[in-house]
Amino acid sequence: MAIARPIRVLGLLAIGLWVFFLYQVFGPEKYPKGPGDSIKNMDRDPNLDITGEPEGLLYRADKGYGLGAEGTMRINATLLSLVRNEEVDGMVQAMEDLERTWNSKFNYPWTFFNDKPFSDEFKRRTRAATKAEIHYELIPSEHWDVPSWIDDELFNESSEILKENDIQYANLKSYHQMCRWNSGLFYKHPALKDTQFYWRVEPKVHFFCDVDYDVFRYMVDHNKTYGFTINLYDAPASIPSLWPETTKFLAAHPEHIHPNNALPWLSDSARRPEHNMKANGYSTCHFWSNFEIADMSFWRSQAYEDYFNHLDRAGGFFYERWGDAPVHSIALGLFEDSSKIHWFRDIGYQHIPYFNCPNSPKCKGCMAGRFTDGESWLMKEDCRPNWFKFVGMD
Ligand SMILES: Nc1nc2c(ncn2[C@@H]2O[C@H](COP(=O)(O)OP(=O)(O)OP(=O)(O)O)[C@@H](O)[C@H]2O)c(=O)[nH]1
Ligand SMILES: [Mg+2]
Repeated sequence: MAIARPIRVLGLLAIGLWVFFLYQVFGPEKYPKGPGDSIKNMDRDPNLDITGEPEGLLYRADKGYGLGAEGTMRINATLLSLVRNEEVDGMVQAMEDLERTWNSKFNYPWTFFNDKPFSDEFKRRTRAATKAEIHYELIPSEHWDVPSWIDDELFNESSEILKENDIQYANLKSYHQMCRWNSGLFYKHPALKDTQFYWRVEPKVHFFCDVDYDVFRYMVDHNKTYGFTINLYDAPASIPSLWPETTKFLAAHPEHIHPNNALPWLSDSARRPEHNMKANGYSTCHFWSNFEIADMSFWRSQAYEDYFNHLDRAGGFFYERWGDAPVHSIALGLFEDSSKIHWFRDIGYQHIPYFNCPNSPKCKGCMAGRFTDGESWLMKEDCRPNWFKFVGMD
């Protein structure tokens, strides 16, 4: 008996729907869309996975973290910020975020640095944002001033070229001074003489997650030198001679290279070949240093001292726009044991336009796994996949 046409169509539709259903259930696994989806070597953004606290010994705020002399558990560490008086609004906002999520429990001191004296307003408003100790420090002019060997005319000419290449802040001399100070001078300030660890905080950054352990003690107990949250590509036009200068330095000082270095991360040319080419052999991958939790012993080591002096003499802090981020990152990647570099995946963080936002009930105000809230092309600036591939996620 022939089956009526509408029944046949319905039957086919039902079979089609059933196949579609089976494909959805048993087909290739699907994950929520995250930054990693479009990136080779990182099938899935790890920030989409549930994140807890790091494993191992953690110190809680239950005892020894009171104010002043009660803080017997605190180690010699400080929250550290280079900031201008006029940035006080953004600074107070960043402080409030970090105090709420972490420091109100541990009461580590804040140390503010400025090339000009801090205003009364800056002091009054920042004091009101924390119950911990605060130090206000002036940067000595010999640390801030443009070095004698930098030629002003050449600086002006170079900054025009950088500007043509869309390098932000290229003709702002103070930006170059800031990058140089953050690269190789901050830890030489007399106020930090007895301080070993710091957590760098910039105005306007955000912190999203409650962190309930002493991160500085974590660094010590787990033998870490450097902690980061975000790992990016840099603009090659800001650093064309940084890698060539680095290789020159290495030829003269091969003894500084650590056997367990992160050179494959620094020199990768597979993922963004153009970047590597324009930066003359450097992938441009770097830890985004507006967030850093680090041990200054590394910056104070002979290897880093020699490296910084070499770069400083080469002039690229002014004639190009070498940032402290690539400079710190190259040094860490070459001279440090890469297992001593830690991804603080549990610290929710934002400096416009990038995030580190873990999937955790301890976090509020950011979207887990979201790398940027800016234009979608910014996604390709993410260099975490290479760090995870070549070094790991610890
Ligand atoms: N005291 C002082 N601080 C500065 C100066 N220039 C920059 N800074 C600080 O150095 C840090 C980095 O400067 P930013 O202007 O944030 O540079 P950036 O992060 O590359 O740029 P943005 O994307 O605009 O935030 C911030 O903490 C600033 O407050 C300066 O001339 N004097
Ligand atoms: Mg900034």
